[in-house]
Amino acid sequence: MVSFIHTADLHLDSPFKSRAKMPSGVLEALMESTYKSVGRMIDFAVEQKVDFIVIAGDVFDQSNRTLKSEIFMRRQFERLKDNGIFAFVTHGNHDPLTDGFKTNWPDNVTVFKENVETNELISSKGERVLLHGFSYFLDDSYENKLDDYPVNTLNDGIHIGILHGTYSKSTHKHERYTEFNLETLNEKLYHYWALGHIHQREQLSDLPPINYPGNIQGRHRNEFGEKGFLYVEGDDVYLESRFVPVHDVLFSEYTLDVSTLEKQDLYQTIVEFKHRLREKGKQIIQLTLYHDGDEVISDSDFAEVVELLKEDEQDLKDFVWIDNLRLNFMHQDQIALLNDIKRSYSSNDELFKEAVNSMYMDPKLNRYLLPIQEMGKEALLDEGEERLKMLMRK
Ligand SMILES: [Mn+2]
Repeated sequence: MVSFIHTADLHLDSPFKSRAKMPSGVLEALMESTYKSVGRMIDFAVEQKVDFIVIAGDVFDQSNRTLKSEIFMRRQFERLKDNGIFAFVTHGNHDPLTDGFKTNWPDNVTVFKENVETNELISSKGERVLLHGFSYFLDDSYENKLDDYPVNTLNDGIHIGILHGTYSKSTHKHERYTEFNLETLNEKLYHYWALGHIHQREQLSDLPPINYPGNIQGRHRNEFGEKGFLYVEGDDVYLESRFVPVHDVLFSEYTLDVSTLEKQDLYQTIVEFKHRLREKGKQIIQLTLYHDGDEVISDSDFAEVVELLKEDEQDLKDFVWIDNLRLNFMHQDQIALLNDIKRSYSSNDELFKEAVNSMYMDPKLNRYLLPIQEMGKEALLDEGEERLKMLMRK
């Protein structure tokens, strides 16, 4: 048996994006959140006595890298060293080798260089583990290095591929970051693929496991849901991976049906709703209210509700900060139609791709869009839904 942690995209010191001005308590919690998440991951590694951890790129955020994040990371690596745990690190497009990483990590840490290389370790139980990977040298890597990954022909140990890149179903070759398809990875006959770069957790294959762990802490509303790392355990027959959440601040989206728009009652309804969420710890939420009726609320009354809700969260340790509060007037037939449209786009890949392509091809539009790899399908569908709702209300 061998056990290890697979993580990626820590983006220490990444700036946090929010629509609304946050009170200092919330902002501070956010700034510390990634550190806390990483700290919890290292606690777990030590408690579980894993053999090693793999970081598949983007430990740092190139443009925002601070001394604090380097010192912090070194301390975490030292904690691993004190417990006989190794670390294997590749650099990604956000922390390429050219950026001159002068930090001296302790000697339990192996950093992959710009050419594909294999590093070995013997686990505490005596198994041989071979890790194959490379680091980005420049932030843009047009060169596909997958051909350089050796094929496991001898089956002489547990083979793990580390790759920072974008999964692609197509054979289109000119994407910005290292693209790969499953076929290429499968041909290497490895026991596990530790991927990085895409911030949404995803298992691309079960046998062998080919996993994106997602990032360890959400940074904005599009990185919602639980965040953490993968704990992997097994042998050369099967490696089982389990998600372990360690985020400190949870980004979430909610909808709430409200029966009244009378400002005092509306405020109270939202307060109670937040109260129910509070047990999940610190949260930043997008809240969409649905009102099915003829009642209206003036802009100034609504603004007052929003202001008071914000004030309530100023000094709370386990805050439920509403980053964006929307009010939608809906009728049942419209809701049914919307659900229909959304369902067909999410279940039909071709239809979805067609819609997204036309958006990204439009020069007037595409400069306002995030790079497509940073926008998950869910997030795009949600945006589309919002636009439709706006049109319906007119
Ligand atoms: Mn990346």
